[in-house]
Amino acid sequence: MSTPLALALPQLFYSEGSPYARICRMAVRERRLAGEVAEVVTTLRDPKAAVLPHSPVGRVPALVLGDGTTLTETTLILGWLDKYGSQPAILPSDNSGLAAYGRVLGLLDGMAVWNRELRRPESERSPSVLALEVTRANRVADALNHDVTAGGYAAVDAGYLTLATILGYAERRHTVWKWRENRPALEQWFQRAAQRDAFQETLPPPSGI
Ligand SMILES: N[C@@H](CCC(=O)N[C@@H](CS)C(=O)NCC(=O)O)C(=O)O
Repeated sequence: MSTPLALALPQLFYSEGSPYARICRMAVRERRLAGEVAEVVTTLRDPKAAVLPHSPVGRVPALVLGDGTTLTETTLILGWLDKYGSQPAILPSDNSGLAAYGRVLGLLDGMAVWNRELRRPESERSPSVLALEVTRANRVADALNHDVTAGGYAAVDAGYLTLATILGYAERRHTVWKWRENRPALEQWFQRAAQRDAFQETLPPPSGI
């Protein structure tokens, strides 16, 4: 589209494999803002990446507003999206919702480190970094299995979308992590979350890891 209105639409830069960008893309859909935000795919770690003229950081998600301002960082973009639309806010405001979101964001950060390590040639991988992240991921997953058993991660908010993104990432881009073992409640939670349109419409391609 080339109308002035379309040009002024905020542009959400993403890469298909990025779990952080997926959280924002799902939030756009859950908040029914798909017609208000254009999604633009970009390469990463590439001097020609489409996102670089807008953000020297070069990471996704990045949200370029109509006036050229670029917002980066998943949580900040979720906060911006919450100002629009009539659906319930995605960023939690209560302590338990914030704690739940922080827990899964920490897990995702650890998984990103683990995954990056696995993308290096085998001889360059750090066994101690890998061991630390495997232990962290399993420890948090045990806590999450307990959380969902107790009714946590029920509302579709930032914690929910991040947990769905993490388990979806483990399905397709980080299959080395066998998170299901001894975590039946988490598995059931994921089966339900994966049925949402926002999840199905943002599936990442498999990475082979
Ligand atoms: N803290 C950032 C993390 C974003 C991030 O790490 N994005 C990755 C993709 S999943 C990226 O763009 N990597 C490219 C790079 O590091 O140059 C957020 O919350 O949005």
